[in-house]
Amino acid sequence: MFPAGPPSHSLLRLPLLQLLLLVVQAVGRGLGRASPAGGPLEDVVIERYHIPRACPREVQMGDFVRYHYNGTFEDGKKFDSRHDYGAPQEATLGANKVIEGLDTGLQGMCVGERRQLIVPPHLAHGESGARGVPGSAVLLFEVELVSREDGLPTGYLFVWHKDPPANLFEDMDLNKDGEVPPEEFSTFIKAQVSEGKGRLMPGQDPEKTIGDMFQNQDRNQDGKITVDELKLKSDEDEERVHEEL
Ligand SMILES: [Ca+2]
Ligand SMILES: [Ca+2]
Repeated sequence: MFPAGPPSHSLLRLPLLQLLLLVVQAVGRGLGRASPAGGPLEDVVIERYHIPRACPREVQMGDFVRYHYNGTFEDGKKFDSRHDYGAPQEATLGANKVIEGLDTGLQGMCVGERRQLIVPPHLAHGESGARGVPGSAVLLFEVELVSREDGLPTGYLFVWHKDPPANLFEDMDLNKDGEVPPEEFSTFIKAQVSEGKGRLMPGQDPEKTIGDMFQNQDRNQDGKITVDELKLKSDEDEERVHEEL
């Protein structure tokens, strides 16, 4: 497995004041709209319109999904619609790419399913709102799930389905000259994918992902990977643990 670029720590860099504000927003949840039970709307309310007969796997956290949506306010006024844009929205659930209400509300969906989500402000854009969304707005989404793929663990660009090849470097070094340039690396990874042995991170151009993987492995940035440079991410993580011990 190969590491991604440096991880984002944006949440960790939030100043304390902003963190406190987030906590305050979370406490002041469910403004405006009542839940079906009559209390404030705490969670996303889901109404399933159409459930396909066949549903081999439901969406879960970490999955990469494509979906169409129409977004309206409670008065029916439209604020956003993916149908208007042609291509579906893409997101990895739980990767901080969409509002929390969608991360939650898309879970359990089948491909081809249509559902309505009613999202309280604290799971959408909060008291402050966002562009085109006033503060404390309850949002309604009509969603249709177009596709679902397994995501990769955070920080990974590629994973093998089973164990990686025993002689990984030798396999990559196609002309056996002791060096792996980008062309050999790319050919090798694409072959692993096409033979069903591994898969790349979904939702990104494979050429870019393979390029990023190469950069990660070419540790001295001289345009080729040597046997000493090549390391699996799982081994790296293990070494790091040993260093810490
Ligand atoms: Ca070579
Ligand atoms: Ca190198």
